[in-house]
Amino acid sequence: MPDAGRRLRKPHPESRPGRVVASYGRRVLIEDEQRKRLNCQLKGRRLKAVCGDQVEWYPDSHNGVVTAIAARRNELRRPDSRGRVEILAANISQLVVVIAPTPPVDEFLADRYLAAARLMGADILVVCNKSDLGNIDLADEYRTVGYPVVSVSARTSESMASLATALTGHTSVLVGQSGVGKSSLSNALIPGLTVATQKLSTATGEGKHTTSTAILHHLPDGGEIIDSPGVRDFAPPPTELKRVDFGFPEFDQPVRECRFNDCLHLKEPQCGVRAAVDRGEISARRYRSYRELLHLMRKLKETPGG
Ligand SMILES: Nc1nc2c(ncn2[C@@H]2O[C@H](COP(=O)(O)OP(=O)(O)OP(=O)(O)O)[C@@H](O)[C@H]2O)c(=O)[nH]1
Ligand SMILES: [Mg+2]
Ligand SMILES: [Zn+2]
Repeated sequence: MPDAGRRLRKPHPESRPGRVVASYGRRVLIEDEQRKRLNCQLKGRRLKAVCGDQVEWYPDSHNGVVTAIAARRNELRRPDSRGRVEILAANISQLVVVIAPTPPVDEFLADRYLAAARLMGADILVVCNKSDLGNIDLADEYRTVGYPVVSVSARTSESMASLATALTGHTSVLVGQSGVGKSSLSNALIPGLTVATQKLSTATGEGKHTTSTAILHHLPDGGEIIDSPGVRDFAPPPTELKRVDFGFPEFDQPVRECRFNDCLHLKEPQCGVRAAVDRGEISARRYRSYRELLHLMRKLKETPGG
C-alpha cells in the first residue's frame, strides 16, 4: 500500500482526525468527528486519499489540509485500461454487488466483483434491485453457491428493511453496472438523502453514468454505505494464478480432490473441480467465468505495471 501510513514531517499542532467521504484527485471531501463535511487539499504530491480513508487534517483559512493517511485495513482496487491499479475505496467490510433485470445482467462482471470481495477478505451481499420488474435467473445460481442474496425494490420499498438490516454495522460499498439503482438504493435507505439518479429517458439502455465518484453516506441505524460509479468492466487486482480459485467459494471442497497442489483446473489430470463441473455440482457458467478470470490475471501479469 504505497501511501498508507505515510506521515509528512511532524504533525501540525492543530492536527485532528477525519474521514474521507469523497475524493476528487488533489481535493477531498472529509468529515470531522462531529460529522461536519468540508473540502481539503492534500498536502504534498505523494499523498493519495480515497473514499473511506482515515486521515489527519488541520483547518486553514479556506477549508483544511490533509497531512497524513492512516494505514488501510483493505482496498477495493481495480486495474484500469492500461493495467495500472486504481483504488476505488478503502477500509471496507462488505462488498454489495447490485444487479437488476434492467440493464441486462453482465454475469461475468458480477462474478468478478464477488471474486474480488473474497480475495480481499470482505463480506459479500448480492442485491437484486428492481424486484418490481421481475426476477433475475442469476440470483438463484448465486443462492446455490451460498452467497447471501436479497431481492428488493428501491422504487416500491419492497424488502428494503431487510436490506437495511444486512447493512447495519458495516462499511459497505455498492458496486455494479451503471443504471442498476445503486444511488436509488442509497436514497431509499437514508431519509432526506437526494443523490442524483439516472433520468428515465436514457433510451439506449446502456445507461450513462450518473454517479461520477464514490461517496460515503451514514445509515440511520449505524454503519455506512459508499455509493460508487457504475462500471462496464472490473477485475480484481493482479492475483497469483493459484489463488484465483479462492474467488469461487463452491470450488473450495472440490479443490481438495485435485491430484496436484498447483492445479489450475484446466487440463490437469484428476482435477476435482472439473469432476465437480461434470457432475453438475459446479455450474458450467461459473467454471467458464473462472477460466476467463484466470486468463485475464495471466494477461495482467504480463502487462508492465500490472
Ligand atoms: N422499476 C424500478 N426502477 C428503479 C429502481 N431503482 C432504481 N430504478 C431506476 O433505475 C435508474 C437508474 O438508477 P440509479 O440509481 O441512477 O442507478 P446507479 O446504479 O446509481 O447508476 P450509476 O450512478 O450510473 O452507476 C433510474 O431511472 C431509477 O429510477 C427500482 O427498484 N425499480
Ligand atoms: Mg449512481
Ligand atoms: Zn483442479
